[in-house]
Amino acid sequence: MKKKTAFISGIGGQDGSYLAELLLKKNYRVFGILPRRSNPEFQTFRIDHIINKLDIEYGDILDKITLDHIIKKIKPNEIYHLAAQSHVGISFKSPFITTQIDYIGVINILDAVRFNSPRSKFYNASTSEIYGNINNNKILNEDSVKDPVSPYGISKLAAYHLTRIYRESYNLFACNGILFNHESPRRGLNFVTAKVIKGALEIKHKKKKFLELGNLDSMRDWGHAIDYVYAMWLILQQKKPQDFVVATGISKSVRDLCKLVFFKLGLGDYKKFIKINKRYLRPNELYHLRGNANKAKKILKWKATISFEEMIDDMIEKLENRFF
Ligand code: GDR
Repeated sequence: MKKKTAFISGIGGQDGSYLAELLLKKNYRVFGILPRRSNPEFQTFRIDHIINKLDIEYGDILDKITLDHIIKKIKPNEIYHLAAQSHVGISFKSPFITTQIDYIGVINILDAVRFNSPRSKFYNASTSEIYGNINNNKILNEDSVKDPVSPYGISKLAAYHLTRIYRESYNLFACNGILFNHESPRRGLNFVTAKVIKGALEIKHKKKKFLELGNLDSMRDWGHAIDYVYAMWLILQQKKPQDFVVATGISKSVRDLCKLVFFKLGLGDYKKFIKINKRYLRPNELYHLRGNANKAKKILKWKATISFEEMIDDMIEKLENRFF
């Protein structure tokens, strides 16, 4: 039987690397692009162990010509668009490039699909950042009001609607996965879970005395990336293209995260080690995120299998092995 083919933009990232592993296990032929930026080694450390099994080309989501060419050549069964400028704080400092990558990039790839491979199933990495503070701590589902509070969130909301519009206008199998925060040992070190864990490990190993953070009171619904990439795959296995929230339904504060990590490392009270640095406060903040994944439970038969605490344990163990 002919192998199914998949194309992943952002294959060098946390989600791209886990998704590539999952698809290889499912016997797909997996294609991906990596942008030719300054340090190519840095971009492949998450996929070095499987690199020989992947078909990787240099390509950039902003380079429409290359995208058209690759999609036309491969005509993949499934396309997972994960490439993004994914840091919310950085999007305030660099709104232009964030909009280029996170919105114009989606126009580029959707158009490449529409004109070169309209039968490919398309997954767009949408996010809980498309909501905002308007829902007053409600548990958020697919229909909740979307009112983003960051340049990242507005670009992602535009991309979410564009995916829907292409689905409705051109009959594409195009879906949004509205994923809430998801973490793992492969998380970039400037996101708060990895930053807190690496910082606490540095304190434990006497490399540093303090850890500087921003807002400790925001609440997030944190799951494990391994569970979430499985949801991405399920979304493209359905008969009908549609959008899904993917979340655990449990939220914790950044403060809870710090308490747990410092406790687990035997350091005692986290307050002795944390300093608030204004640098890490965002000009606007999304205070509370908690998702309702009932639709995914019902239709995809998906649910999170790794708890918050298990995820933290996994991150502590692997980050400690990697850095100390
Ligand atoms: P988020 O993730 O913005 O929710 O977006 P992040 O881990 O960056 O922040 C979570 C919360 O922690 C607060 N915070 C800090 N954050 C960072 N990065 N660094 C700090 O020092 C710090 N101190 C406090 C933040 O203010 C925030 O409230 C993530 C990304 O993966 C997005 O790409 C994705 O779309 C969403 O999750 C779902």
